[in-house]
Amino acid sequence: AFYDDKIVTYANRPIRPVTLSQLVRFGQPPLTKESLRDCAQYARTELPVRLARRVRAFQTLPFIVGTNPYIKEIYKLYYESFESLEPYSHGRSPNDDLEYSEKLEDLVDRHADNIPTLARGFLECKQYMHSQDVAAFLDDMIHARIGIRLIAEQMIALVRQEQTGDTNNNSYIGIIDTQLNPAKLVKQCSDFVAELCEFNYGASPETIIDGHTDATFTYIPVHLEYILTELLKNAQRATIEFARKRGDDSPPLPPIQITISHGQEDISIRIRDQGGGVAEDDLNQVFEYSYTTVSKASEDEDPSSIFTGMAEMAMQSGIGGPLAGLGFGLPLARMYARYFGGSFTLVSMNGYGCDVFLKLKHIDQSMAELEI
Ligand code: W6P
Repeated sequence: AFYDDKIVTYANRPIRPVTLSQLVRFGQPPLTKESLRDCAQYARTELPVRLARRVRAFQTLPFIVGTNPYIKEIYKLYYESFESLEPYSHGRSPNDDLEYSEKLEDLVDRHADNIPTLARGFLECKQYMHSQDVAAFLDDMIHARIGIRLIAEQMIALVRQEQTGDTNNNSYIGIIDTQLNPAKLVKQCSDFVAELCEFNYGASPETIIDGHTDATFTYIPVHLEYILTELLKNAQRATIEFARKRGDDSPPLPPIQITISHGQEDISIRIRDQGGGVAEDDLNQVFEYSYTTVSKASEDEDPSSIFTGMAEMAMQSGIGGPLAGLGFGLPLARMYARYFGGSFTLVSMNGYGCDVFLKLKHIDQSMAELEI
């Protein structure tokens, strides 16, 4: 079609990685129509390039995989999104940032369920692709998706802030919080996960939060919230199941201990559980996409082998998001952690429990999105 050549042209342009500090600087209050225009300029030129590259990635899949209805659906979604945003990237493009922002809201909405849909597609295409190739495609796709949504959602939030004049007495710049208190967010997430546990198991371990509980830093709360919720689900679930397996689930369960440190370069969060640890042979599996659980989730899942059981129960109870039960939880959490140069390490003390070390960089130039 007419846009095929354009897609090649745009896809061949380099990505311009964005840093958290750039996003903060661009969105600095007071936010005016003029400063908003500069932010919009970046989104307008960058999003078509990133969308075109996604389209190209689909085109490299084996032909038969590209004919799968689920995969074709997402391919078309990216193709159409490119077509709809490309006209805004020219000098003579409509200069109305409100209209552009509405386009972006539509894009964010329409792409909301991409990952579960792709998971279903690849599940049906297992026989045509090696699992490493599927994993590499998903890594690349999900990583790119985080960046595209970051740029779009930042733009949407800034336009909203400019419209409502809601820029003062507020630590937010778009979707970025410049005074995010990790201890507070940990508390919020662990209360939520405890409710999930109470619902599914009728019990939940206590949470102890210590260390630098007053620390604050600049980060994207929804990213950290996703990471913490995923880690806490695993930690609490392991704690409960390990206690039951030993036939010792009389309260109190051993607590989850979360320690926060505010270092020179990093904010570190250690999540320590006494859930028995992960056997050496299962350690690698923890970070694999177990998208195969989509269909067999409710049938023959072995709760001790794959760390998705809680998410599945959450899904059945209507609490979980669209990703619940897909077995994408931990690989995604790690990808979010690494996205701005952070790291995520799981250490198992077999027979006792796990430590997860989450390290996130303070704001500086090194926080550029990383190519993977
Ligand atoms: C476990 C397995 C796991 C994965 C991620 C985070 C914490 C834990 N605890 O036993």
